[in-house]
Amino acid sequence: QSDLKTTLKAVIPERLQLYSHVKKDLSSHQIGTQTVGSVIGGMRGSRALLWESSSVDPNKGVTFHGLTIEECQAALPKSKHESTDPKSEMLPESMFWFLLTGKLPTQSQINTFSSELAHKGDLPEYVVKSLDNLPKTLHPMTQLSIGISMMNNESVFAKAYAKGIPKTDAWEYVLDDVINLIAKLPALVGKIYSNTYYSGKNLGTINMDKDWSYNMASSMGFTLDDSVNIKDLSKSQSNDFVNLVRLYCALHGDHEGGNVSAHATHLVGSSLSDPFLSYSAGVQGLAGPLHGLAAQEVVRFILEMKNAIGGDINHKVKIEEYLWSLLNSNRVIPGYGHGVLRKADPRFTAMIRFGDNRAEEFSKDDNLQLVKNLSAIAPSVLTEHGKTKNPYPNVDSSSGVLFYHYGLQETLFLTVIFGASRALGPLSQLVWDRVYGLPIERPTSVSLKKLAGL
Ligand code: FAM
Repeated sequence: QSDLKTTLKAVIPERLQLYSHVKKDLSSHQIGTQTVGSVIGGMRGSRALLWESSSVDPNKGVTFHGLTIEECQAALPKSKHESTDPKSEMLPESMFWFLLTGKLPTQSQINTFSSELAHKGDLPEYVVKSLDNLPKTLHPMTQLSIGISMMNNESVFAKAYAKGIPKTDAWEYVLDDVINLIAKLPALVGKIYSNTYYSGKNLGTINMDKDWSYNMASSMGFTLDDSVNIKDLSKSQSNDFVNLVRLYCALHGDHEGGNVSAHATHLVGSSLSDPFLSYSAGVQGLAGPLHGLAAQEVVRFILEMKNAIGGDINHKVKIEEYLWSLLNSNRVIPGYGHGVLRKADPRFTAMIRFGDNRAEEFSKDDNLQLVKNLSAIAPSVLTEHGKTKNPYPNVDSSSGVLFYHYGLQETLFLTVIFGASRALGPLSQLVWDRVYGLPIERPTSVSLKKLAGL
């Protein structure tokens, strides 16, 4: 008598044969409004989601309400402390305002909004205690999703819904939750960083007069005035780090609706789960290595490659050989490829520009140089390999080494910053989902046999 696994194993070959036939021979067949290829191919090419704030053109990359990255950098409000912070990047809270409303905020609106976020930025005591009790070995992304989902205890939407609210009012409660959730991210990120790597030591404070990114950097111990400066940064390096957080988080906040973190948030929210539960689902999707976890994978890969090629970062042949060794062992090249893009990601380019604008700081940074060299070499290797539809660098290719440069060298942690950033777009869409009163998502499924016409 065979056990469960043996029984399953016995039926797999026949099913796989049918799957290959359907994929190879029937992909272009229509089933309802979809092709068979789309049903079994991760819904590629299927325009099935309503998303207001950004869109992604395969060749041009992301635009936010029609504005390119450069246009956003020029138009969105920056730090209010211009005199002490002359190189300020656009603020993520400016991006959030723009994503949510479609209107460019004024400096004064953003000054007030930054202050509102800081004033709402403290973590509930039970969240702090619970995080303190988690094993130190728990992946930081797991801690992030736990922290966010626990705060559903604070949800004004869930409480109001339980009492009974008209559907047309739901968006206002959801907006309150969304603002509270985003406000608490800097302290949450800092807490997870400290618990995982600094034995829970208080690394910094939330400053009421500062913006969201400054407070995230501060709570992680990277600023001079409001934290313990565990990284021993100079004043200009500390300013750079804050600006890196600003730029990174503003740029990574939204990438239309079909990516896993955005889609998961939207899907879970469609059941009227509150924003905390909805976004914790998004964070769990972001924690996959084919999505946000690539941020950590890229840095590890760059460090390993540098080691394997004996530090010869300009040696084209050695780099090519290393890439082929990965591909031949059936591994992916992290930071390359994309589900939608067919050119280098403009967010990759913007992050590279961040380093180039600080040439003195980065002139001796081998990791960034290797990332740049790789972006000139990997596309031809991947093209020759012949599988990926997009052989160019994606969003995760360059950002990790920039953070690494300033001392954020705990690679497992990088996706947490991505997780804080990605709250902006999906949560602004969640507000609109409730404004429109969108229904629960409920597509229908179909069996392989049915697809095969059996
Ligand atoms: N290295 C090697 N092979 C790759 C590859 C890469 N970087 N990118 C794609 N391929 C392969 C892919 O595995 C697939 O092989 P099989 O047919 O054997 O399954 C084939 O090329 C076709 O894939 P595709 O249609 O070009 O890409 P997908 O839309 O299926 O997947 C990615 C897109 C991003 C998941 C994929 O390119 C990948 O795995 N990249 C490496 C991981 C990565 O950098 N992820 C971060 C993505 C980032 F944008 C984000 O979301 N944060």
